[in-house]
Amino acid sequence: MARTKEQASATIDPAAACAPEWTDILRQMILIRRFEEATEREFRKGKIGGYLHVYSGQEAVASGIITALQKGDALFTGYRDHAHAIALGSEPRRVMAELFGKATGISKGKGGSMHLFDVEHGFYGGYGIVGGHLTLAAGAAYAQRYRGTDHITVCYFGDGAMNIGSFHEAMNMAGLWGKSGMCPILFIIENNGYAMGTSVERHSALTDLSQRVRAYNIPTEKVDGQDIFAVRGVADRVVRQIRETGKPYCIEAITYRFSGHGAADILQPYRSKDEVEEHRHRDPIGILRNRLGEICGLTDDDVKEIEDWASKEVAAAVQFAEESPQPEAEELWRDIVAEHGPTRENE
Ligand SMILES: Cc1ncc(C[n+]2csc(CCOP(=O)(O)OP(=O)(O)O)c2C)c(N)n1
Ligand SMILES: [Mg+2]
Repeated sequence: MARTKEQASATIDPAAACAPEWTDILRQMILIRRFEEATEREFRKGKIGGYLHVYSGQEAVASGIITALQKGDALFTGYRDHAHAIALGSEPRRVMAELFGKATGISKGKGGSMHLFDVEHGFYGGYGIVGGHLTLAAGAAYAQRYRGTDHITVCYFGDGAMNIGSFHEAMNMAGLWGKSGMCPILFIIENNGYAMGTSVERHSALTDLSQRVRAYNIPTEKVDGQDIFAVRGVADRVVRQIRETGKPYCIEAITYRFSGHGAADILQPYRSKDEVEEHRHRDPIGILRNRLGEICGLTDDDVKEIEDWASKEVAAAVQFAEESPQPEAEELWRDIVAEHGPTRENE
């Protein structure tokens, strides 16, 4: 997918780029990549059941936005959600344990890869129904203002999610509530070019996806989702604006996933190896690493130290998941139906 002229270019001042925060962000992105590689290995070994969708290639979109947020902000996303949880501060070992279906997992082993949930860190899921979470996020943003807080909600979704009815319902309500400053929400379109095996050109009548959001009176901006400086630059500005005004905003991040749609998407007949290879030249981790090398003197040894640290963290997470207990059988009935609804006892 070609980059368009409309996309913002790097907007972080080179001097600011050498702040230690940027090495921490590189650390976070490398950790997420190593984590995802490990999940693919563990899935093949049969340790992870159900579905598995990894985020490799899109890291700058999670890290660039999430590092601009404050405690108390809320985040919703779809099923490609491991990176968001880790960037928000969930412990990698508890995320891995969730994928293994273990009791120590962040959803007590009952959610799996697609249903991570960690309210303590502002993570409101993790949803498997494509686009279903957009309405929940719009409602959460309304509640934040209704309760008089200055928190904001961030709602990530894929290009494919824009074709479900709830996308239109959520956008309309956000646009409407936003008129009176009652919907502080940042929508992020993670436009990775495909919905499973269907390209944007084949699934959307309008390929300028932002235009579809503007139809609901919500301003939009495209950004190069592989360049974390660009993503974070836009995020800093619009997060502040949303917090101040209570009005919704949408960022369309142009990005690319390096792995298949899900763990079962092995042959990937809908795209060529050359296309994937071409995008690998714009690896968001490589872009940040090179930039920090050029501007701030980050060395290969520094990067190796980070990579070794990340590999160890992930190995420890896998070991923790492996050694954790299965949920108790009674857990099958806990947190599943509302307390006030019918219980097994009175059925
Ligand atoms: C309502 C609904 N319809 C269909 C599916 C099957 N499905 C799972 S992922 C997916 C594609 C979504 O693509 P996109 O929103 O672009 O996200 P990406 O996988 O690219 O991150 C589909 C159609 C589903 N989970 N839910
Ligand atoms: Mg997509």
